[in-house]
Amino acid sequence: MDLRNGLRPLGSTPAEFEQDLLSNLYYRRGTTVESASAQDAYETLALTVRDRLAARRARTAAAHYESNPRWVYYLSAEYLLGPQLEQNLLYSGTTDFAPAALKALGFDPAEVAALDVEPGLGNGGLGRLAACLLDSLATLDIPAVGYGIRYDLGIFKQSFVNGEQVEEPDDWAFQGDPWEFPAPDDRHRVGFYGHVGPDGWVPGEQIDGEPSHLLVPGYGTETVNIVRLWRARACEDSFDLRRFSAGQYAEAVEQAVKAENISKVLYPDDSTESGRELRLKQQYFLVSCSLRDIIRRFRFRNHDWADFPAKTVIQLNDTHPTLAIPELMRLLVDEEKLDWDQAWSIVRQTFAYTCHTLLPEALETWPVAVLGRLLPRHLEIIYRINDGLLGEVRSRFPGDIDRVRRMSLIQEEPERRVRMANLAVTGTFAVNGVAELHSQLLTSTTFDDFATLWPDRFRNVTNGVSPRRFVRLANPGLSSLITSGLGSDAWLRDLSQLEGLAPLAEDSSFRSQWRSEKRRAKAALGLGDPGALLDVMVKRFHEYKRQQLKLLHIITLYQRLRNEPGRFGVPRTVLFGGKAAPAYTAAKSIIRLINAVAATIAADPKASGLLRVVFPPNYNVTLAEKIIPAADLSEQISMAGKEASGTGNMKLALNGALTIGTLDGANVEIRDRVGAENFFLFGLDATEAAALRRSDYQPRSYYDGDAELKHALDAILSGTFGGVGQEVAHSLLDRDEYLTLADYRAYVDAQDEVSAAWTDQERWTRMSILNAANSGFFSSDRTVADYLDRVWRATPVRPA
Ligand code: CR1
Repeated sequence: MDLRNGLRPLGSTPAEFEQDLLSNLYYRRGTTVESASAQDAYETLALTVRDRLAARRARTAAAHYESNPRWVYYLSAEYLLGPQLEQNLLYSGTTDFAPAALKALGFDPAEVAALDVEPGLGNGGLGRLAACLLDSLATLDIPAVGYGIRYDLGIFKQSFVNGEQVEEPDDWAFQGDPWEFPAPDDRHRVGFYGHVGPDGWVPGEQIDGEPSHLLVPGYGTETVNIVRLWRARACEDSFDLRRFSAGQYAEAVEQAVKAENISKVLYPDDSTESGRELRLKQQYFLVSCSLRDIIRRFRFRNHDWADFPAKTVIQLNDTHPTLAIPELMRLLVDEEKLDWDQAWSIVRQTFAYTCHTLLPEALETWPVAVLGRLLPRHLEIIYRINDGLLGEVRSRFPGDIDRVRRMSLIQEEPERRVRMANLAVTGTFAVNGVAELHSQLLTSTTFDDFATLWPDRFRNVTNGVSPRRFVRLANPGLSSLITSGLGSDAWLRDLSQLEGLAPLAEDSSFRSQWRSEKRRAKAALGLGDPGALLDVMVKRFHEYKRQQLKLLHIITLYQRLRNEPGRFGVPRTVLFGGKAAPAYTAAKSIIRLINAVAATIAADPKASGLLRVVFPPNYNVTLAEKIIPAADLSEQISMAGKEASGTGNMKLALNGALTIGTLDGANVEIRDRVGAENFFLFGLDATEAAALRRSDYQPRSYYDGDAELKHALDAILSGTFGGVGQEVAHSLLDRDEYLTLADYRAYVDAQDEVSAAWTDQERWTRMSILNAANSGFFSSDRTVADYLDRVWRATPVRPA
């Protein structure tokens, strides 16, 4: 018998699923029906589902081995994978079996499902995008591996104490993680510090990277890819028995603790630079382990380095994994003994870079002194790459010293630092932004000099989201309605088919079913009055995203309600969700003020039934899947020219929320597709905002010139909301870096249009359906197809 192909197929009937569940409970969990806890049942269910995907994984791996394809490797410091159970049930076709099987064994399916913990290994959009792209890569049958870090502690858990954000550690795998396959025997050794000798780098410290992987199934196909996550481990000999015997217990494990700190915690920053050496260590750790693994996989079927770029594309998700560029140079030159030019040509054909920001402060730089101490050989390599770059600049632009200074990989003032984004642009064949506007702004501002030197390197790939997770799993009711409207569920693999819903916007019975799905989702959220407009702003807290603008609008509505009820508009529930970086004081002040305003309004009987502000803590993927289906209005109100793309905007539009937004990021493309008449546009565009910023902007003039704005800010200043938030008002009046006051009037007026539109429910529903119908473009399947076409050039391989 050929054991390689002799895998016993797992059953595909409910009875076989039940049998496997029982057998796993006994043989793998080691317990019995009588003594099993809910946790035992959950872990057993996970194993039973995972086995079905693992069988597909084995077939996928065999097909990949057979065809020796071109691989897409995605390097990302963050993955926000979301809850695994519901997804894996759906993708393994066992959603309907599980509850019955659990009940047959005496368990409560809802209690068991509630034990599924989402691995929060990311901060926000960048991490969730990585997860959506992996989903689509598998769905499109592309041979791909995601590489990341298996942080012990994910993004912090947020709670509110007296309205203030409090952070607690997220020990997500405390009970173990049944979805993971650990491979402790497959470690890679990683060096740090030390010096450069005649034969290359001699590290002064070493640790191990231990991999584990999670399965990434494709939807409606056999392919199952993987995401491989690295965990830092002390090397075997790190335990100091001598010290232990002398009673120095803490010192005995010091080395081990230090080593394992590298993958201890996800840095909770979002779009802000962090200068911590440990973070640089994390980045190198990820890069070193992943490259070694990529090379090992290349060697299964290939021998010649010249073939490496044809078989490999490595996508750098932002600058966090940029050290992969000097690391691959080091491996090729120092270890494989290739000459510099050949190595550089391989590197330059292998890597591609996605930039996710427009905030100058989010462009990573590392002090030369820190990088040189931690990775002395890499610094030498970076210098040599810089020599080549600056040589090219000087020969193209003789005498243009300013240009040389701007483009250098090394910033000189006020402190010598390595510019990671410049390194990423220099060491890759493709650089992309994440929405049309963002990509334009990258070549006209952030990377203008590089775009002049290498115009062909730059391109756009607009972000997208997984319709499986953010429509089918998040919103099963609406999904069934869409399927019945379109006559098939093929839209789940080809989201452009949603266009077929457009004619149904004219069908009053379809509209009424659409409305009831919205109401059902609101009721499920526990938002009592389903007649109130649910106005949703969910995203990380950052001043550029302007939660403070939404807050000023709420205060204005509240003041109208008390003083000028005729101008109030329609009943609204405003829902906020999101976390602020723990050290970001200004963002935390905004959170506190929102909670204070919410409390003041809640305590006022005049507001009852008309205006409510809710702010459930700890916004994450799990919560997003509950909130997004219920939303009527999607707040996308960043200062134009600052939000690279946004992806929440896409999720909300796909679920039938109407957008109120600025011409920023992917909002521009959403509006183009859903139609200007189905989108509430307001405010300065990117050109106007940049011009106003450059001029002598006086926020106080807006305060002086607008009675409602003045009234709202005065209320904060005079302590109306529990005396909280004066610093927010002062910062707006004195600095207002993101032009909140300049956009206030346009925003409030646009909100009045929203209220007017809401009074005509038939019209609103029509607009809602058209938003979903015309948002098919924002599937991450389309994003991956664009990457394949513009960057990756890999082709599908289907398991037999
Ligand atoms: C951007 O702010 C974008 C996502 C995904 C974020 C957001 O506009 O949608 O990336 N950037 O591309 C980010 O998280 C650290 O940078």
